[in-house]
Amino acid sequence: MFSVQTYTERRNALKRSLGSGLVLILGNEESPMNYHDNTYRYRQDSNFLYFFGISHAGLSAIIDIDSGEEIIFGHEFTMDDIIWIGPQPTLAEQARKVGVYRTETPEKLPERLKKASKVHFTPPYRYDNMFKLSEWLNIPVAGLKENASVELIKAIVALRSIKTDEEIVQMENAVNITREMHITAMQLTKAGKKEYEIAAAIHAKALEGGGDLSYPIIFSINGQTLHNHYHGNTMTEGRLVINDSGAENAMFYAGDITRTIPVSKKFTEKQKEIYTIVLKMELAGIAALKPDIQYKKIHLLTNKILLEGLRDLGLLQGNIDEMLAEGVQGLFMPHGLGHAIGLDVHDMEDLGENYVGYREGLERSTQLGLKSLRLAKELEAGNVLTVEPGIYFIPELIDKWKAENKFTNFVNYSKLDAYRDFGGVRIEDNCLVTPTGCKVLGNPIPKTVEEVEALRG
Ligand SMILES: [Mn+2]
Repeated sequence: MFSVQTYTERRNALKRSLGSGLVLILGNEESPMNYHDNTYRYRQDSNFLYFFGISHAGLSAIIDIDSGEEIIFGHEFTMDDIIWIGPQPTLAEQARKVGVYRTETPEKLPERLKKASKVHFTPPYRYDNMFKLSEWLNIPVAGLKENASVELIKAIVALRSIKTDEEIVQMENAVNITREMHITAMQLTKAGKKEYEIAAAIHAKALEGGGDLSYPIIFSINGQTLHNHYHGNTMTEGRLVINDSGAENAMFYAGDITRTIPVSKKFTEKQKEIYTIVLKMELAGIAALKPDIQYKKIHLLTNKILLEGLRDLGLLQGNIDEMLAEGVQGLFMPHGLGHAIGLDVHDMEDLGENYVGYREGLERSTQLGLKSLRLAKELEAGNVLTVEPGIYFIPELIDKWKAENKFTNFVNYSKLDAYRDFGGVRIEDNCLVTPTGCKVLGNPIPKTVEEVEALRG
């Protein structure tokens, strides 16, 4: 946990930003997996963690800006609880550690909300919290999203988007645990093994780091499928494996790293060619990071390198800027270059992707690839984000575009046939925008062809 001052200052900054009203921050409940007492791994809400720090189920908190009161609502543990889960600090003791000096039972919360002239709440993403809000505020569940406080959303985004030095320490820790996960995967990957054997070792490293995973592991020879959580394939010589996995550290900050590994000890020449283009895209993207530059521009800059690289290989032909404008690159990289990261792996996405990554006057594109760009706006010092370009050969998408005669002037479809079983390459790092440029977080993780092959011994 951070210091009392940290949490107090965060709440004070929120109060200054909003000016008036009552802020309601709902913590998360336990979430049943198949019956009430068999629950998923508990994860506290990130806004609750940010302002109130306590990772326990069943808590809510208010900040009454007009009266200055801050209250955490929750039950004290009973003797029955203690028999099953062991001795616990009292709620009042926990609240004091985050600078809150008043606690109440949850039953007191609804009446408090009824008395408030304005209740600011964030869009709920869990059904139990939707039901609570609906009942307390007398708003139909379907209307909760539109009644969420835009002022609160914007105030939280402004605060959480700028990471403090003590947060960066935590994020570097998360990346360094993630680094172990990736090095382990590079060392253990071998033809004949099942993907789940490596996924298990990756997960073990996350647990050894004192936390857990920050999102479900993607470890697959079918890297062309972007979010592939199936781990049942046998790895075979000559294939590539994409490993997109990250740790959430003990303070709940996320790492999100991707590396691409040859199942054989060395990359083939063909794999090296594509890998080298993706690496060039990633390094150019990182080198371009600095305050005030639009992240959408960096996305397009890396797309341009993709187009040039594939043109040099004979897979594309024609004018690069024309291809870029028309969106030919979507065939090979149908996702965005990156996203904000922090307490959430896609940071603050519960508040709405567009509030985090866009601004008024900067609309989201509908083009394949760009439409999935979660972060497009101008960067600021203190932002932490991912840079994660990729090149994929998705047979179904290639077939569809070919059948539609799409971009036949640019795409050499007959040459693409030789890549139908290629899979994909993605390389991802987590970067802090600094006043003068950027810093890649954590100790370096093997990334060049030579560095990756050296671990494949
Ligand atoms: Mn990512």
